[in-house]
Amino acid sequence: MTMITNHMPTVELQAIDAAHHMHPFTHGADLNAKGVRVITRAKGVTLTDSEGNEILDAMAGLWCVNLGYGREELAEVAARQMRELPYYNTFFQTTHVPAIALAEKLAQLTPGDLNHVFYAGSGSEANDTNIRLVRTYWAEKGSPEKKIIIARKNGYHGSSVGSASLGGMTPMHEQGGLPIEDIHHIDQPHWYAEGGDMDQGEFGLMRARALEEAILELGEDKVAAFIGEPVQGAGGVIIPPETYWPEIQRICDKYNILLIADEVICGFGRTGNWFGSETFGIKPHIMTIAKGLSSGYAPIGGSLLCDEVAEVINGCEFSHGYTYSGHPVTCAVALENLRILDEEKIVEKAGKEIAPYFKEKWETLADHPLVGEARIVGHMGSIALTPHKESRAKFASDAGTAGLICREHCFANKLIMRHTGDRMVISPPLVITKAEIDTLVSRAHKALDQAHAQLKTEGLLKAAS
Ligand code: PXG
Repeated sequence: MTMITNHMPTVELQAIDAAHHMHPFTHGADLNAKGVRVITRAKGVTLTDSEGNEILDAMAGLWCVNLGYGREELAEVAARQMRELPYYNTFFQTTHVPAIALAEKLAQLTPGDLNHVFYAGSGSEANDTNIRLVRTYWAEKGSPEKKIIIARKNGYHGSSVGSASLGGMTPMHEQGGLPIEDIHHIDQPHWYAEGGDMDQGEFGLMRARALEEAILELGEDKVAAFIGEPVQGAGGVIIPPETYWPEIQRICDKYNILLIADEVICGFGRTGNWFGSETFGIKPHIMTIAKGLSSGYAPIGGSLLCDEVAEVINGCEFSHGYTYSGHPVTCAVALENLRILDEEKIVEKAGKEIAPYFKEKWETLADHPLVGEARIVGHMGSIALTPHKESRAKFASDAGTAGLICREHCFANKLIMRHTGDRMVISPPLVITKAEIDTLVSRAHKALDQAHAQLKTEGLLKAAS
């Protein structure tokens, strides 16, 4: 077998990757023809690729490396735990110290009485758990017909059959016959794209009341839960109007519907507080966590349950669990990550000291001719590309064409910024410094200038009619 190392020429690595590795959310043949980018190492907010390029990772990997890359302590803890107890399950009336200690830490950090964790290996698994949890909860309470979960169009909750059904991504539903039964999608609180001439506050209320309408239409006795991301991440960092979440909360309370906050992206400091639920005043019964929980150093997810829901679930045998529920190594790594985020006051500093500076700088991008709006909350931001600022027009070209062009210019300027459709999104590590924010924004500006020039040359600056 060939020893594959970081020192191999990029083209050889690309050829082996093309031959054997299938990538998520990727047109495989196109990528193989182009050649994949190979990342070899990372430190802080900076990635190094196999060509020696140093790239500012404004996406924290995939919204997850909140702590930044290269923290030795996490490697140490993982090695120590692997030597002591690399694996044991939590099924047959057993437990171990990492699972116990992390559960206690999570209960302390999370708001309200979210005191109980059911571990999973990812955000998708945790949301699958949630589907079974809320239905089991109502069945145990004598209402087995309360099964429908209401979610939102353009929401993202994962890629497994259950979690992708909760998500409102049409291209995902088109592959494989989704959604599963008893999932209902309502419109999203995306004022910029869908608000027209409406006042933002009014629009937020209207989109929240779509939940009430759905409950009344489907029947209060049939609806189990509502799930939403405090801020839609993969959907394009859609920060809802201020009126939205309080109204959702009121409706869930009024109709006795469980509220699930999917904090896979928003959790662990992303929105300026430990949890997006704190930033937006949400009181969830269940919270989905993953990503920033371990800063991506090890795969882990979980569902946090409030006292009442946990009590009901604990009153039966919940026939559910994963081999890696509460894996000792990932729990130990997550615990160390939380210790550092907490003790070094990384979440606090990011929210109080850095976020206001970040906001000021990020919002300067709104002055760019290609940008219709620049929004940010905490360390999670987006810009909308548009051919016509005043009318917030969409491009005449296929959605995502302008976004992709802009993303390629970002790469060329050593900046990783993602596009979702024609929206550019960022979510850098929380340890990003003010100087690095300056670099991020100036590279983004340069990439926007270049994208603008290219769109103009190619005749793509046309608004959709
Ligand atoms: N919920 C939310 C809110 C997410 O953002 C998941 C659940 C699923 O987590 P796992 O760990 O199963 O991936 C996510 C994941 C993107 C992108 O392109 C976003 C995610 C995953 C992959 C790509 O923005 N979010």
